[in-house]
Amino acid sequence: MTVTTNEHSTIIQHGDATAEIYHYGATVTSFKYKNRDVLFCSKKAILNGTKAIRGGIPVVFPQFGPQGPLPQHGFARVSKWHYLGVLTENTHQTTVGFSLEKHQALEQQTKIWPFLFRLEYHVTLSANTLHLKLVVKNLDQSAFDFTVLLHTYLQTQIHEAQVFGLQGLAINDGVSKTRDVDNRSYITVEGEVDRVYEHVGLNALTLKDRQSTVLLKNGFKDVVVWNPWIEKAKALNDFEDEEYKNMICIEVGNVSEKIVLNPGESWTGEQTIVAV
Ligand code: TA6
Repeated sequence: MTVTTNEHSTIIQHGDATAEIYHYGATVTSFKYKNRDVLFCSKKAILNGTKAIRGGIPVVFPQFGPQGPLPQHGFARVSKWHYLGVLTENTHQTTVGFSLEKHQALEQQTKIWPFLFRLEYHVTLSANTLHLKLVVKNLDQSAFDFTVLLHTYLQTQIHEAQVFGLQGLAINDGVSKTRDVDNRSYITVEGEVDRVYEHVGLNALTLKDRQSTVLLKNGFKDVVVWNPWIEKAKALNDFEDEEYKNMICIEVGNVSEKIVLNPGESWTGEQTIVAV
C-alpha cells in the first residue's frame, strides 16, 4: 500500500488496484484493477484546472445541469479541494480524504450560491473496489438546497454495453425532452443518450461488456445515463471524435428533487464500483 501526493494529485496503490485523484474537483481520474482501466478519461481531458475534467468522476454540486443560477453542474468540479491526507491504511483498505468549504470554492459561483457548507469526500481502495463517500454539511445559519451527482465515466465498448438494474423506471429524457418509462430488461446504447432514471430503488447496477462492472449506491436516488454519440462528441473540444465508442456515463445522484439541509444538518451519499 502506498499513497503518493503532489500539489496536483494523489495516487493510491492498494494490492492490485490503483486510483488517482486530482485535487482540482476532487476528481478521481483513474481506477485500475490488475491493469484494467475501469474509468474512462478522455485523451483530450484538460487537467490544468481551467476546465472540468472530461472523464473519471467529477463531483457535481450544488447544481446538476444548466437549470439554476449557476453554470452547468456547479462549482465543486471546478474548485481546488483541500487534501486531508490518508485517513485509513491497513491490509484491507486505504482511504484518503478531501474537503471543500465556501472560502476555497470558485468565488464567481459562491457569490451566487452564498451559503456556508462543508463537503467531505472519502476515496477508498480495497481489493477490486473503489468506494466513494460524499458528505454535505450545512454550516450556515439558513437552510439551503442542492442537487448532487457523481458524474462517473466508465470505460466500455459501447456497441457491447448492457446496463442492468434500471427496468421499469420513470425517465426524464434529455434528448427527446419527454417523460417515459424504460421497460427494457437491460439498456443498450445506439445513439445519443441523456436520461435521468428517477427513484432507482435498486442499489446495484451492472455494466456488462467484455467484463463486468458493478455499481452500488447508497443515499443517491437517481441515475443518469449519458453518451454523447457522434455529433455531440464532435462538438466537445476536450473529447476525441471517436471516444464515444469507449465510454458510458452511469451517474448516481439526487437530481430529480432537491435535497434541503437545515443549519447543522448533513447528507451522505456513497458509491462503490467493483471491477468483476
Ligand atoms: O450528466 C449528463 C450531462 O448533464 C449531459 O447533459 C451532458 O451534457 C453531460 O452531463 C456533460 O456535461 P459537461 O458540462 O461536462 O459537458
